Amino acid sequence: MIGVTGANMSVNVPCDSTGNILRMDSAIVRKHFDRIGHFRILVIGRSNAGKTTLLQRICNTTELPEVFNSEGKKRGEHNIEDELVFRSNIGFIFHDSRGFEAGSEKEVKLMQKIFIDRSVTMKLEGRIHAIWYCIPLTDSARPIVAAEGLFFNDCNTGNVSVIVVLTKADAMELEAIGQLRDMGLTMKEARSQAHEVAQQLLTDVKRQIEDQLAGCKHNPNSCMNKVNADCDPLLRCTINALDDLELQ
Ligand SMILES: Nc1nc2c(ncn2[C@@H]2O[C@H](COP(=O)(O)OP(=O)(O)O)[C@@H](O)[C@H]2O)c(=O)[nH]1
Ligand SMILES: [Mg+2]
Repeated sequence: MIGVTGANMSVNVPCDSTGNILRMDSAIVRKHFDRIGHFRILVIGRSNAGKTTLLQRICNTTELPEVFNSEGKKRGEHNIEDELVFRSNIGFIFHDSRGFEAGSEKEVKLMQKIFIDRSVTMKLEGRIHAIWYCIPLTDSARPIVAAEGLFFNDCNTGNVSVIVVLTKADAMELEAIGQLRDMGLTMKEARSQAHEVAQQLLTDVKRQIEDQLAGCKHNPNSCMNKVNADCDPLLRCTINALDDLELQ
């Protein structure tokens, strides 16, 4: 599944063949989250991908999360095992891969171990329910780097769905202005046409990413289309991913 966020954090809505996701309205999505209680999400991505910003937006806050380890509350640096919770929305527990750009075998093995440990030993609440893999579009010429290759080829997340979130989609606007200026347009003309060109660039880069990930061993497998500027589509998509888990 692939979604897109920009500075205004618009997120793409998934369009699957049944159309279920699109029909679920925000109130129902929220009800599902309330019912589940603690929803545990692992957010992965390189440094500066926009992970923390995405979580803040989901939890409707600008505050930093509180960090808890197995001994209770802690301060400072956190690792993937620590639980991140925002006061504004205690229904979500996040785990942050932090800078996954190293893309080392060691990091992938640690991540793999967490999935295995949690799926074998934990009750539903303790398991990772979904993974949001953030890929920033700021370097759109090379959106997929070694870390993504390693994760999508070597990390078997088992039953846990991976939702790819393309972050910083607003970078496409700047790219579009640059291209239009190169074609000889004035700044004013370039600005007025930038949005349309940016949409096309976004479609192209998204397709390129999907194609690349489709060739990986553990590829994310559905697609999302841009609709509006809130986070509910990502939550819808996540709830949809959970359905499989609950059925088990
Ligand atoms: N232009 C733009 N900047 C963003 C966006 N999301 C995050 N940022 C900025 O990118 C930087 C890194 O964001 P952060 O959420 O801390 O990334 P993290 O390291 O993955 O947690 C910060 O300066 C954010 O303000 C976005 O969608 N568009
Ligand atoms: Mg962060």
